[in-house]
Formats: sequence, C-alpha cells, structure tokens
Amino acid sequence: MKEHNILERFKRIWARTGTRMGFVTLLVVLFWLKTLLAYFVDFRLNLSDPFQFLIVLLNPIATTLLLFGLALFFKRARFFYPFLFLIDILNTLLLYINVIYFREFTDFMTVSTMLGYSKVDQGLSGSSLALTSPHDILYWLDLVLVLVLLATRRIYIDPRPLNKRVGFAVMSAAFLAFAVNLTLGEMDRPQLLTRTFDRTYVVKYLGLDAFTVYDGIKSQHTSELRSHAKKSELSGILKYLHKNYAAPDKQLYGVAKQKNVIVIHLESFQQFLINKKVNGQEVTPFLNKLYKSKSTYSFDNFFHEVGQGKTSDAETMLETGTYGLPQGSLFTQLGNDNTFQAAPAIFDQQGYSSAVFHGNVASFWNRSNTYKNLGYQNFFDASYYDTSGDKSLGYGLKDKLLFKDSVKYLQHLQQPFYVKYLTVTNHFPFTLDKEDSTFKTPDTGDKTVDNYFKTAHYLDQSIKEFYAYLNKSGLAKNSMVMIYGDHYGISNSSNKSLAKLMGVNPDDWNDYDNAQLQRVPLMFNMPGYKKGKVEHTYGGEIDVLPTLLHLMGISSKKYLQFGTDLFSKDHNPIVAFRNRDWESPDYTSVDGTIYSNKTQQEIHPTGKLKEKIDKIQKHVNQGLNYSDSLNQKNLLRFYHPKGFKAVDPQDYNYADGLSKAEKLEKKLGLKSTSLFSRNSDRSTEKLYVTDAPEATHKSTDSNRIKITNQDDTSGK
Ligand code: GP9
Ligand code: MN
Repeated sequence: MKEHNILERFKRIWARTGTRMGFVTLLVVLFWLKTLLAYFVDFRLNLSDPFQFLIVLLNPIATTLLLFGLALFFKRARFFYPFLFLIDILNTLLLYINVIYFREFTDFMTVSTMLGYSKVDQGLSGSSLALTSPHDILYWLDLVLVLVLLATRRIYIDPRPLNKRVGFAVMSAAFLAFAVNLTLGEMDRPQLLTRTFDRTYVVKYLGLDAFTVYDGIKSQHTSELRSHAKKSELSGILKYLHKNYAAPDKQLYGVAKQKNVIVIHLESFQQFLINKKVNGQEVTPFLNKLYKSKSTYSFDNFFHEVGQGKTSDAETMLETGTYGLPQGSLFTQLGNDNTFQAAPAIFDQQGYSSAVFHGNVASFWNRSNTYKNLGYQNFFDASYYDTSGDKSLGYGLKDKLLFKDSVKYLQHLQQPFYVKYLTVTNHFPFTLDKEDSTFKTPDTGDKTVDNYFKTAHYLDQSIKEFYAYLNKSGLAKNSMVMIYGDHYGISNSSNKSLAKLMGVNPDDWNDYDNAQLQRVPLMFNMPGYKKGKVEHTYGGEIDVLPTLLHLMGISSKKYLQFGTDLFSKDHNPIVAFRNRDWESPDYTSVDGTIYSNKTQQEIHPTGKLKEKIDKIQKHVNQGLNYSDSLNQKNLLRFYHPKGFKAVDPQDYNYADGLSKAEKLEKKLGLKSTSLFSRNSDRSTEKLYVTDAPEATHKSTDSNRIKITNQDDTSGK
C-alpha cells in the first residue's frame, strides 16, 4: 500500500515535467546534481567546515536557475526546448572541460586559457582521453535520457507559452539566490572577489559559472587596457626611473660575485622579534646571532610593502623590482601572461640555475604559472615531499622538514644557483603541534599574539638546522644567504595586545605605532665575510632586487626596477606602502596624517615643510602609478634590454625536477658543478640533522594541507 502511494506520488510529480516550468525544474535539478558530482568527486575544494559545505551545496542553484530560466521567455515550443537543451549542453561542456582540466592541473580553466591567450597552461598535455574516467558518463547521461524520454513521449512537450511574468519571477529568484550566496561567501571569506587568492576560492563560494563570468570580465578589462597600450607609454616610466637610478657602491659591487644565492623567505616575520626575549628566553636566538654577525649586513629600518597579495606581493617586489597591484595579487591576476624581466631570468643569463622550495600546493597564489613567466627553472612544491599526517599544517610542510627534504633536490642543482625557500609554519593562526615546541609562550590574553612567538621560535630553529647543513656540506662558503620577513604576522587589530610585551601602554597605542611595526628583517649573510654590520638606512622590499644584483656584480641599470640599491649613496630612503602611506627617516604618513618620527606626535606641516611633504607624496604616487601601468598594460613586452633574452614560459615544466637535474649531471659529466657531483657522486642527505619528530614518522593517508588563506585584516 505504502509503495503504491510513493509510486502514485512520483507519477504525479513526474507528470509536471510535461509543463514548461516542471521541465526547467527537472533540468535544473539534474544539472545541480552533476555539479555536486564534480565538486565532491573531481574537484578538490577542501571544505573545512559545515558552513562551507552548505555554501557549496547552494552555489550551483543561482546561476543554473538564471541560465536555464532564460528559456521561459520563449513562446513557441520549438524554440523553448532546443534553447533549453543548448544552454544545458554548453553549461555541461563548461563543467566537463573543467573536470578534465582539473585532473591535469588541479586548477580551474581561466577564460584566457580557454581562448588560448594564456602563455602558460597552453592546454592539456598528452591526450585528454587519458584524463577521462568511467564515471564521466554521468555528466552526459541525463541529457541523453531526457532526449529519449521526450522522443518516446514519457515527457510531454508543452505547447502553452508562459506569461513573461513567470520568467521575471524566476530571474528574480535566481538573483536573490545569488545575493544570498555572495553574502554567505563574504561572511566566510571577506574581500572574496577583490583579493583573489586562488581560483578554488571563487568556485567554492560562488560556483563555476560565476567564476567563469567573473574571470571573463576581469580578463576583458585587462585585455582592453593592453590592446590600447602603446610602446610610447614607456617613455614617462623610463624618465622617472632614470632620474631615480642610484649607482652602486664601488666597494660592495660584486662582493658575492658568482656565489650561490639562497633566499630565505621568513613567513609573517616582523623585525621586533629580533633580539626579543619572552619569559627570559630569546625567541629567535639563531637569527639574532646572524643579525649581529660580522658576516652579515642587516637592516633595522627595513619595511614590508605588501598589499592584498601578501606573500605573493613580497615575491613580486623581490623578483621583479615592481610593486604588487593596488587590489588583489599580481601573481593571480597577471602571472599567466605578463612579460617579466625578473631575478630568475637575470641570474639564468649569468649562468645560474634556479629553484623554489615550498611545502604548499603549486596553485596557491598561481605560483606554478607565474614562476614560468619569471623564468624559474624548477619549482619543488608540496608534491615533491611527503606532506602527510603531522608533517604538515594548513599551509604546508613544516619548515624543519621543508629544509631537510629539500636537500635531495638542492644537491643536484648546478652551481651557482639562485634558490628561494618559502617557509610556512609561522603563518596565521600560528598553531603548532605539541611535539614541535617546548617554547614558553607569553600570556597577553590574545592567543594569536602568544602563539606567534612559538612558531617564530620554531622557524628560527629550522634555519639553524639548515645552516648546520650548509656549513657541513661546504655550501655555506660558496653562498650568499639573503633572509627577509615578508610582512606582518600580527595585524593592527591585535597590536594592542602586543603593546604590553613591547613595554607600551595599550591605551597609548596609535596609527604611528602600527606603522613602525611594519618593519621586517633583511639580512645579507656571506659566510666568511668580515665587514658586515647593522645598517640603519630606511628602505623597503622594492629596494631588494637592485641591492642584491649589485652585491652579485650584476648591473641593474638596464632593467626597469622601482627601488634603489640600499648601499648606494644615492639611495632614496622613502618607503612607499601599497595604500600610498609612506615612511621616511624623519616623517611617517598614515592616511594623510603626518607624524614626526622624532617626537612621535602628529604634526600639521606648513610652508617649506608642507612643500617637502607634498613632494614626498608625489614621488610615492608616481612610483606606484608607473609600476601599476607597467604591469597592468604589460609594457615590458615593448621593452628589450640589451643582452637580455626574453623568457619563454613554455621552456619550463615543473614535473620530474629531480630526474631532470640528474640527467643534466650525467650529460655534463666531469663538468657538472652540482654539490652531488662535487661530492664524488655521493648524497649529502646524511649530513642533515633535525630534531623534528615527524622526520621519522611513517607516511599516512591523511593530509592537513588545505587551500585556505587567512585574510589577516578580517580578524579571526
Ligand atoms: C602559502 C603562503 C602564504 O603558500 O605563501 O601566503 P600568505 O597568506 O602569507 O599570503
Ligand atoms: Mn606571507
């Protein structure tokens, strides 16, 4: 009896498919199910809580309803049905090519990739057939079945047109659903659309259709800017940079010529940690030693200058000598097709090999694509290490393991090399497993602030272990190590809790203090060197590239870089922040308010001083504007520095890095300069000592890496 009822009910519902509204509903539901299949089986969206799960369940509905609902405006059945089918087929196609693309690239297809404009990810390698899977049939089966049912009259064709008002009502419902969706997304991830971390984010919160439209509008905007750009627009930039150029200091030019360059990117590491004691214990004893060593040039008035692109902005400045973008990340927005004349390529053309070591997934900040345009030869991302179980935290492999596990690749790189280590453990929310630390944290009442010292301490230890290896293996004496902090770890909203630890009354804490806390460390360490010291020059991340090149004996003059050599007597000590605030040796500007650094008080400049301040602001604006126009209009494609060979991203492929390096060693034979070859073809891995307990843990199936990124300005 009950079964009979259910059957009856089904029949009644099914009969509705014979109406236009019912038929649209049927296709919307089927498409919704297919999207969920893609979300949960093929895409890895890394859902971290039930709220995100809910968002993902809802997000296909709005756009599907909107697109399919358009059919309701057709009066005649012979337009209504084919149109609806066409929309369904096209939308399924979009979904399906993304499924295939994701299997190869762990990423979503951008409009410029689809249209073949992107210089990287030129399409699927090998045959796409190899990327198909048996369950793919489910993506198309519904279309076939519905067609058959229509043909066999199991679904009736409804000749009655609907009133336009029904169409409008459905459209309104779709817009409403989208608004709800966007609100939920913004609640979970503030500034979702402006910051653009990773394509997964937008798909996760708004769905694939919305992502494609959003991406299409953005790339349309960029390509319009570009198509109107002319070579002549370079002339203003060239004039500005020429006027600002600072010639290198003769004594220091080339002190590290032909040495290996090892860049260590200290995640979220601020200058105040240097020489800081908590509960009587030094937080970063090893870095403190390096900081004051005679073999190091350290800077204590060096500032980060990142915007919303955080780590990727720091990378942009250090690799290209240009600023990050006013909104979002240059890596994600322009990294796929911009022309760069960047550090890896400059070093390459001096006979260097190059690599990045990073324990997070390659798609984060669109690195895997951008690095190819920067000219990086190797990218040893998370896929090169065992990141399972407790070996990783949210942003990737723990630092101690990253340094240790990098050695098996590093030792095979031809020397001299230019390599970069992107650490991750000292990242918001600064959590660490118990087994990793015995450091006694302070007690400020703010967990984020307290834990920051613990993860910073861990980072310090990991660098100490790496240095021990550099010394034992002999790499140290042939290398220059450049260490810098990428940006703040403690956001302005938490600075009051920090104040207590800095010996300042939290009630007196103000914008001036926040600005001063944007100092991060910068050190050039040359083991064996004796003339190092702590420099008090004011500078920022934009100044690093020309400084580094000059120490390496490479002229920066022909390149378009917006900073100046920190060691040059002509160095410009004005530090521009991405929001147009600035810092100089005498004054600080925050939101248009000027402070005197001497008195730490707000001032109201008049007369000559006002003129001076206005001039500084003009200089800051000009630098940022010119840099933005250079990048957004991709003007470097018109600029051909003499002797510089343009980068072709297609020359790079980051799979099988180790076997490629080994092949090269074999080919070069006695001429191979890798550490491994120099060590009589013996591995140096045994020289590495770490106290990381996870180093001996067995690999497991679980993995903590999730593609999440904390917007620190949004709070917790
Ligand atoms: C992730 C890491 C963190 O790969 O670089 O980036 P951030 O959140 O600091 O910009
Ligand atoms: Mn960072």
